[in-house]
Amino acid sequence: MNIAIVCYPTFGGSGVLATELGKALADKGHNIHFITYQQPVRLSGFHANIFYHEVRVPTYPLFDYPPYETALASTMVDVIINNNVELLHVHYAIPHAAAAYMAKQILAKQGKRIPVITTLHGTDITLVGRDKTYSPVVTFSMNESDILTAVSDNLKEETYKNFVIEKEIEVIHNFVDVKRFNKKPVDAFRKVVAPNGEKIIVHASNFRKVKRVDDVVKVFMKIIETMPAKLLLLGDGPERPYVESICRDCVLCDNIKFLGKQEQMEDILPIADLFLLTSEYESFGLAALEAMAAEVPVISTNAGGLPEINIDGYCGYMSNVGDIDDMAKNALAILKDDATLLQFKANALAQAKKFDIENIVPIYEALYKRVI
Ligand code: GMT
Repeated sequence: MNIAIVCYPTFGGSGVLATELGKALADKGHNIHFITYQQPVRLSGFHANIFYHEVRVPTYPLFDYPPYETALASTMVDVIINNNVELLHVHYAIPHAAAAYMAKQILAKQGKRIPVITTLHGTDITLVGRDKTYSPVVTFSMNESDILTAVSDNLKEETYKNFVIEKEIEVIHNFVDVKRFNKKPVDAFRKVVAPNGEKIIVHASNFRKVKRVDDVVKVFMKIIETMPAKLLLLGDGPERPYVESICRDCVLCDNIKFLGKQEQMEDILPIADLFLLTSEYESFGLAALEAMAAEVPVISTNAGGLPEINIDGYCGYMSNVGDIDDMAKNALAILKDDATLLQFKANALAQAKKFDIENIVPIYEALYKRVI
């Protein structure tokens, strides 16, 4: 099949998922055309079946706001016509679903039918899309998509709750390439981070408010009252300066390291003993799933779709949002002895395997065939 995929190219989960999906489909022989404003971060190296089309947004002194959506829709039309694209799959509703609708109408006038699949990822529904500045367009363009998918049952429910949706939303859970993440930890790297055998705790996110990264630091501070540990904070975003400032005020701040944006998560995660995700909301929590694939148990909140991937007392624990004491207690329950930690690690891997790329990508492929 010839498929066009539209996504955000940045470190967010929707862009990661869309890129990994495109790569997996290309491996299966499909031609994948990525349409984004920058090379997606997870798209590196040459692949004969992958084509990257950059959306250029010409500016003009009149524009305070360059019309990205218009440029995107025009690029979609151009790529679809010139590459015989059979299907347009957009990830994250805003503004991709609206641009897809526009492209579909333009192509229809030229006698070309192009089915559109919109995959909802989270904040496009729960945070940004609900805003009344956007919601009429988001609602309309979701209803005009041929197929709507959501990455969790929770996100499907949230979408029905917050928008008037006239069609069935299909749930296709996110996935992880377990083989890629399940690597042996590099001992030398572990020693650099934790020279005295301290436990290594990791958090990764885009440091937005919804992630409550300050809670990660608070939980960590409670853990090190009982056992020596190191905290690695991966990623970057608007809350990072604030989180850095509260870390500087902590007595044991030397135990916390900010590593910034990292492309090779599969090299870092395997050295971790625990992954912390303290979010106010996660439609799914792809970062937690990648940690589990690297055999890392997860301490998370029970918000949104997290209970669909984390199993309390098996591969991690879940607490109410903001319950720092409970999260610290649960972390210590996992880290207290090697036997318990090893059991949780094994369970984390077993749980991640349920969401392995090999199980989920064929579901997208079957959907594509049906729609085309
Ligand atoms: O987490 C973010 O803020 C980024 C956002 C995105 O769209 O890039 O992530 C959302 O989509 C991911 C992939 O489907 C999910 O794993 C995340 O849970 C979801 N984030 C939220 O719902 C806050």
